Amino acid sequence: MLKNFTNKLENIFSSKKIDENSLSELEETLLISDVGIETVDKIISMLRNAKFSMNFDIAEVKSKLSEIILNIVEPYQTKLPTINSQKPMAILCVGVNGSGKTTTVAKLAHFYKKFGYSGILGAADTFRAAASEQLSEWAQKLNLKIITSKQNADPASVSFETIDYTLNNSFNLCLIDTAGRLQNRSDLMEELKKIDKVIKSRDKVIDQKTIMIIDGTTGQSSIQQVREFSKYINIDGLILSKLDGSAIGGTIISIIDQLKVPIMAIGTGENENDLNEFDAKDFIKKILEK
Ligand SMILES: Nc1nc2c(ncn2[C@@H]2O[C@H](COP(=O)(O)OP(=O)(O)OP(=O)(O)O)[C@@H](O)[C@H]2O)c(=O)[nH]1
Ligand SMILES: [Mg+2]
Repeated sequence: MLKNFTNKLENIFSSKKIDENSLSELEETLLISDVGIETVDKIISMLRNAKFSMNFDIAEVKSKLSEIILNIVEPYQTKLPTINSQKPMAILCVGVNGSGKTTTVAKLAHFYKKFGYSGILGAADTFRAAASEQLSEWAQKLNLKIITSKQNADPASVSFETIDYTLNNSFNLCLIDTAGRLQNRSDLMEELKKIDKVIKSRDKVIDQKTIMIIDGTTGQSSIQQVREFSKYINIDGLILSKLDGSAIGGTIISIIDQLKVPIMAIGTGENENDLNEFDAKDFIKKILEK
């Protein structure tokens, strides 16, 4: 994450000056690391106002920067939803096309299984036949029950059926996968609202959480995605996927700063184990350490 950031920091502050030159270089480095302009401005102005010792070194710059970013990010670090053993939970996973929803549904089922909770999958992406097949493959791999339907079936009915199955068979949890949708397609967003409404209609018997899956490599456009989705449904938290490999990751800082929305976990690969609850301190350590 934020690749080479530490190297750049060391170059920028090698002259041991916090002046307009070094701050503007830092500004540029943060921008190319996908931290949005408003958040960069905030970080730079806090650093400008920070008190440094006479002969400060790079460790001091890092420590101030870490404190500034931690103050922005840490309040929004949130755990994945806790399951109440008396009442099952339905987790609805939403997001734009290809953001990592189906993979994250599988990762979440695996995560809860490790804690002894039995879950089922609901294939409410009825748009493409391949979507249901992809989730069925995961169900087979992870040995999970899955509720599927015919292609083009109403995703709200699949969600309803998944919840019924969960309740009637005493499962702790169901994870509902939905079709990818662009936030500017109001017909698809209305469909999502309907799915959400159907699930909410069962709120006396099942807890409901909605998680939006964001592709952590998409940068600033993800902020707009979350804003638009939030106009239609309540988002309880985000999972940022694909924060492995060359992902830049600075988006997390701006998403939190701009949207004040909880980050629950990050996805770091294509396998079921590649999901970690978001840890702000660990995230910042990774940014600031080589
Ligand atoms: N490297 C990496 N790849 C991921 C991660 N999460 C998902 N992917 C890959 O990204 C691609 C898209 O993931 P899907 O889970 O199918 O995404 P989706 O949101 O369900 O896609 P649609 O249903 O088409 O909207 C797949 O090739 C996944 O293996 C991750 O955390 N890291
Ligand atoms: Mg999918």
